[in-house]
Amino acid sequence: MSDGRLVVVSNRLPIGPNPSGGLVVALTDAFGDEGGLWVGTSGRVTTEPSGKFTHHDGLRFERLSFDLTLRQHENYYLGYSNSVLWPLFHGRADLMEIKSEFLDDYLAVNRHLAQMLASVVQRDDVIWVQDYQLLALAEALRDMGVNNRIGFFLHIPFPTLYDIKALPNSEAFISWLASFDLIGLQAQRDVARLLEAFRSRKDAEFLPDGAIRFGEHRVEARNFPVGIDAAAFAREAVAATKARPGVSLEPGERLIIGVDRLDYSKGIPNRFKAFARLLEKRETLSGQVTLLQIAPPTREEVAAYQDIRAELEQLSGQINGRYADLTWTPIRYIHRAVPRARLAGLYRQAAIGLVTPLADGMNLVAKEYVAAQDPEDPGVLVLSSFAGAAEQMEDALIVNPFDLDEVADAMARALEMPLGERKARHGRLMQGLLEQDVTWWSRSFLATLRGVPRGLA
Ligand code: ADQ
Repeated sequence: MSDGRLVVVSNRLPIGPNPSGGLVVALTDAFGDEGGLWVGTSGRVTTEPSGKFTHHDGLRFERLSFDLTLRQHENYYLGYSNSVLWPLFHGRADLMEIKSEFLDDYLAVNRHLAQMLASVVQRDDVIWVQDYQLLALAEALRDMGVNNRIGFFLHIPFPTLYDIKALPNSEAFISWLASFDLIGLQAQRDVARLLEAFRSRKDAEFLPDGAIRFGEHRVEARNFPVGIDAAAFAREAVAATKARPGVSLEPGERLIIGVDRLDYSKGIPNRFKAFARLLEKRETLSGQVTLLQIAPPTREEVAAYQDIRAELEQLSGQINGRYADLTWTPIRYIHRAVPRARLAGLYRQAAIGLVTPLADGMNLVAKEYVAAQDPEDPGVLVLSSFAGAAEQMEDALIVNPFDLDEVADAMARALEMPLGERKARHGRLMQGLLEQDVTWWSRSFLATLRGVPRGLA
């Protein structure tokens, strides 16, 4: 088993002297003392394609970035990645926009990156590719003769066989996957779907060790649920609560919190409607409970994201118009990002963490909400069964986000839940978060990748 240098490749390179975020922390740890390389786009859009990487100093590992042209940004990133793969992998084939230039530039960017990478990769390096923007990278690297171990982690759900058929290039998609040695997925349901996709191909063979032979390739798939730094987040929540007061509430009033990037996959309209259903069913809750929804905009150039924004503004206006009075606004809807430290305090203040995606790879907000709770008086997580996190977080109140009554009833149950039950559920959830945290995630993926056989013997 080789222990070569780690090369991480992601769409976006974390740039700046102190980049933050869960993935950066996890991978900084994974690079260890030996260092390694992290490669990704710079976030700059230029007129000429980058011919070579730009170096960024300052961290224990080396960072190399490249620029996208405006056309590549539109076709590779906004186009194929976020108007084809993202909606399709989240079960929204109806939102796909298929254009041949999207796929052409997706392949061109993956190939161009492979070419630049091939010139910096050393013989024993282990390459770990992140997420759906780079699905075609291993195939391009193999074409260039790169024979290193290459792993892939998909942060979003793996599509059903039925949805894969809606891809403009469903045949090629399977051979992109087969060019990796190891595919990491968030949940068991994703592994099952991937195996089904290969099973549908007559040219795929299932080997006795569970791996798949496809052409001259051998690939393995396993789930590695991504975690958070739960201990650090819990400390941050305590500090945040000491540092500043939370949201101002009337005496006896309780807070429900939703935090998401503004994305149609997160089920925010259903959440608002379920909250309205709660107010309708339980008139005594009038003035007693407020939904704080924080949803900063993303990918605003894509039409479907403009639509969801308009829908939510209208819906929150309608619900507030119907139920608000002089001292109470039922939905407080904040359309911008909140600093992490502040967020941790808001989670802790909330009696319910309401996480209702219609499809989600994992959902880290569910984990952050639990980690931020006061163990002596914890809030309750209401979690969609369609979030990958539901497989690990059985002690949440698991709901079908399409069933508004079920979500409303779960909120009512959470508001009434006795302290003993809240503590018991929270204790078990927190133990899971500490055991399978983000360091566990990156270490187990890398240990597996370093151990898989390279190619067919
Ligand atoms: P996302 O779709 O971005 O991630 P999620 O897992 O919930 O979804 O992570 C969001 C992160 O952004 C969280 O750390 C959250 O705190 C932060 N965030 C969200 N809204 C915020 C706000 N208003 N202000 C500040 N911070 C905010 C993708 C997949 C997920 C998968 C992750 C990691 O879609 O399913 O869990 O990658 O693999």
